[in-house]
Amino acid sequence: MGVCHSKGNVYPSTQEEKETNSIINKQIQEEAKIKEKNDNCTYKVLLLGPADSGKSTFLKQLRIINKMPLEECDIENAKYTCISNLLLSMKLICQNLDSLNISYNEGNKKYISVVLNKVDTTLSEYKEKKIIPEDLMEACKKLYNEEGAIKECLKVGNQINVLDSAEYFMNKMDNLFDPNYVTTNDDILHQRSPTQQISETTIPIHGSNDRLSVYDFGGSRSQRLKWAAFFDNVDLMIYIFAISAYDQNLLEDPTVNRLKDAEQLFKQLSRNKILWHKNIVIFFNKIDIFKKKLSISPVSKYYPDYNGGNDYAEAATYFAKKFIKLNANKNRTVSTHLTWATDTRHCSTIIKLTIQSLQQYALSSAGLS
Ligand SMILES: Nc1nc2c(ncn2[C@@H]2O[C@H](COP(=O)(O)OP(=O)(O)O)[C@@H](O)[C@H]2O)c(=O)[nH]1
Ligand SMILES: [Mg+2]
Repeated sequence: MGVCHSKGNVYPSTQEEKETNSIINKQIQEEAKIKEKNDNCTYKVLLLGPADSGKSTFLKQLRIINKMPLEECDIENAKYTCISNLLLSMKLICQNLDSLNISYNEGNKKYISVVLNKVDTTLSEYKEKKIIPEDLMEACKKLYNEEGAIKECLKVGNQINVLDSAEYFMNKMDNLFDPNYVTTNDDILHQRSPTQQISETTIPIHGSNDRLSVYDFGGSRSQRLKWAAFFDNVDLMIYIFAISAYDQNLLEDPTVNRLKDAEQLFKQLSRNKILWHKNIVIFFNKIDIFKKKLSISPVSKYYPDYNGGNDYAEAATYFAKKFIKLNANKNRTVSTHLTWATDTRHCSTIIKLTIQSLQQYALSSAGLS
C-alpha cells in the first residue's frame, strides 16, 4: 500500500488540508499495523472451556514443545501435587467402595482405615516434613496391587469424579513414595491443580518472529465470570472440553452433566458480541479416555438420540456435529480437532496445525496472502 506525504504544510489550515492529513494519518496507521503483522506479530489466544478440560495441560505442552521451562510453581510444587493427587484419589475410592456396591476382601479393611485416617494429616504436613508414614505407603501399595476393588472403582470413576490421572499416579506409586524421586515433565502434565488465577504466557512461534500471547483461565462456573474482561483484540479462541466427560457431572453442581454444560458454555461464547467475528478452534480433548470409556459407558445412556454404539469415529463425529451446530455465527470458521493433551507428540502436531491456520488467516485478513 502506498502512502502519500504532504509537502511543507506542518499545520493544516484549510478544511481540505485537515481532511487530507486525517486520511494520510489513517493510512500510516494501517500500514504500520500490516507491517507489524508481517514482521513481528503477537497473536492473542484465549484458552477457554469448562474446568478439568485440559486447558492448563495444553499451555504446559506449548512450553515444553518450545523448550521453555515449566512454570516455577509447577516445578516447585510438582512432587507435592502428584502425591496429593495420588493420596486423595485413593481416599476418595476407599470412601466410596460401599456406596458403589464394590465388594472387597475383609482382610483389607485395616488398610482402608489407614488411608481414610491418615491422608489428610499426611498432606497437611508433607510440604514441611516431606514424609509419608510407612503404614500409609504400605496400605496404598497393598490396596492398589492386591485389592481388585480399587481398579474396579477406577473403571466407574465417572460416578464419583475420580481424577482422570488417578491411574497414572497409582501406577507410579513406588516412584512417588521414593524421597529421592524427581518428578518428570510427564508427571507434571498429568497433575490436576485447578487454575485459580488468569495467566498470560508469551510463546515464540518456531520458524518466525511471531509470538503467541496465551491466556489461561480457571474454568469452574465462578471463574467464568472473570473471562469477559479479556475478550478485546483476540486473534483466536481455542475452546477446550473433555469429550470423555459425557458420563460425568460437574464438581460444582453434581446435578449437571459435564458435556451438556460444555455445550451451553460454547453456545454462550459463540454468541458473545466481542468475540462475534473471531474464528474458533474446538479441541475435543481426552480422546485416550474417551476411546476406553465407550465400551463400558454407552453414550446413548446420556444422549438417547445417539445410535452409533461404541464406535469411536461415530461417537466423535456425533459430538463434533453437535458443537458445530451450536455456533451462532455461521460466517466464522469453526475447526475441530480430536486431542490428547497429555501426549507431547500428539500435541505438537495439533499445535503446529493451529498456529499455521492462525498465521494464514491473519495474512489473508490483512490482504497479504
Ligand atoms: N488422560 C488424559 N488426561 C488429560 C488430558 N488432558 C488433560 N488431562 C488431565 O486432566 C486434568 C485436568 O487438566 P487441566 O489442564 O488442569 O484442566 P483445566 O482445568 O482445563 O486447565 C489433569 O490431571 C490433566 O493431566 C488428556 O488428553 N488425557
Ligand atoms: Mg487450568
